[in-house]
Amino acid sequence: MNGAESLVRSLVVSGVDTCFANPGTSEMHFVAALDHVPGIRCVLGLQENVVTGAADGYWRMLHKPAATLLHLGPGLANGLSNLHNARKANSGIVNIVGEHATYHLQYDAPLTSDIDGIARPVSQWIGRAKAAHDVAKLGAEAVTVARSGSGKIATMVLPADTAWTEVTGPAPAMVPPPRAKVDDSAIAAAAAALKKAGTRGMLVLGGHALLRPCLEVAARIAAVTGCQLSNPGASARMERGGDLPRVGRVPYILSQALAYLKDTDEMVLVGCRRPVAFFAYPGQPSLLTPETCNITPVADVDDDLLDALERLADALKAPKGKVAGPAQLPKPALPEGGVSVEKIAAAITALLPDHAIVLDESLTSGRGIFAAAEAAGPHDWLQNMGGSIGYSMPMAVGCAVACPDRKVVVLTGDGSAFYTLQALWTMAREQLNITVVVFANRTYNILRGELTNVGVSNPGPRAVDMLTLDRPDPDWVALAKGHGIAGVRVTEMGDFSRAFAAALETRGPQLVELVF
Ligand SMILES: Cc1ncc(C[n+]2csc(CCOP(=O)(O)OP(=O)(O)O)c2C)c(N)n1
Repeated sequence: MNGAESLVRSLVVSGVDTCFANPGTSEMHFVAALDHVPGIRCVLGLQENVVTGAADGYWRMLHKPAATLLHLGPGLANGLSNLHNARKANSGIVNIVGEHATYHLQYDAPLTSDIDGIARPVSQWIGRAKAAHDVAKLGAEAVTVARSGSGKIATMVLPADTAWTEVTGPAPAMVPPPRAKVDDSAIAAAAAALKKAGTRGMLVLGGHALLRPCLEVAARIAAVTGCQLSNPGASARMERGGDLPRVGRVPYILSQALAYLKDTDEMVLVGCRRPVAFFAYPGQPSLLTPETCNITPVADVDDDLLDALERLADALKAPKGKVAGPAQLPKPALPEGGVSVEKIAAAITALLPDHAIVLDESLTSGRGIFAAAEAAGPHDWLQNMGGSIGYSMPMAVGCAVACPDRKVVVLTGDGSAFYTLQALWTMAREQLNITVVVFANRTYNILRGELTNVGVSNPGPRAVDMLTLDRPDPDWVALAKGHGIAGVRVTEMGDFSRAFAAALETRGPQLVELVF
């Protein structure tokens, strides 16, 4: 077998069964090897940011890395924005980046570039095969790195000659190191803080602390101390609804964030850092907690968060049994008539199917959905952790590949959706079970507010022109059709609810464009 086949076999042995790919000449041996080796599903993305975003979504649902296949430095560079988001979400991904043959690099051919330099800011590990016999072992190592801690991004550079040269065989799987247990002193400090603060305490959760077994322990801690539960502003993935405790989030809007945290005397961090403002604004604070608030970091996202929470619950003498879930809120009535943020939130909440996977990139249109959706049935809520927009449709591809039996719901602003609309084609080709809602307000609405926030009053027509998506008006139904997906345009809330419900009932990809 050649180096490429030894790599594919090593990936399979290490538990990788999915590869999101956009190949070129230097990756042809890897592509050919996919046919010789059973056990890997290969999914084509038409732009690399679709590929990397899909790998992020796949990890977030399964906590198992997918591979990406990317074409040299430019292919990797196209995927950087969603790798940035994936890194901020602490996702595990194995990037396989093709490279010129080792002896060809000296000639500075057109696609020659500093791949390691491009990879560095988004990769916790970079491995470069120097010879064919390195390839299998590097592949196994890359998977192990990707699976370590909360998840890591491992980028392996594969020169073409190391892929085509004959080698002896694949490498065995390696075991990632176990997650670290936090010190007793951190647990004791957190217990004292939460006990002292009572209802003025806040337990802020990140990473896998926002998933079921941890949330059940967090509920016990909240029940015994009276503390609030929150995430620091966004969640890579949060399980919600049903019998799970209600977990708030620090709002994006600065004044709201300050108000949300103003009565917090003690903040305990498990699996996340302290909440900070998304941006600095003239004359406004970067840190969101009051100066009087004491902060106790307990566990880093890579640590064993379930163990940390269980020990914290024990230290607080929280009763062992499961805490009863919050009372079910009534589902809102389906709205009719003109579009508003409140009506959008009501319609989505009323219709969201149980066990939906929600990719929230709805920005200003969806400001009310997160809170309202507490009245929905059990679902997962995934957000952009890196602030680089264009993440939700690619992520949906990965989530739907990972969880084919669940409905994936994308809630996206039209501006965000434009960055990676090629994801629609992959949804169609793979017939993924995804409903895409595009909030077509035909502006970068959030940036209008940001203009005021940074102190620009009375923006001129050129500035306003940079924030509008009209002239021409985009046609998302036509764009969906061009990518192989049926879509419908609605302009009123009754029609929206009917179209959204019909899309949810259809297996496979559907798009609803709400123009307002
Ligand atoms: C990669 C990247 N480019 C640009 C931005 C800046 N940006 C933030 S929000 C936004 C507009 C989002 O528009 P849309 O998705 O339509 O949502 P709306 O603000 O209208 O609710 C832009 C351009 C960004 N965050 N990331």
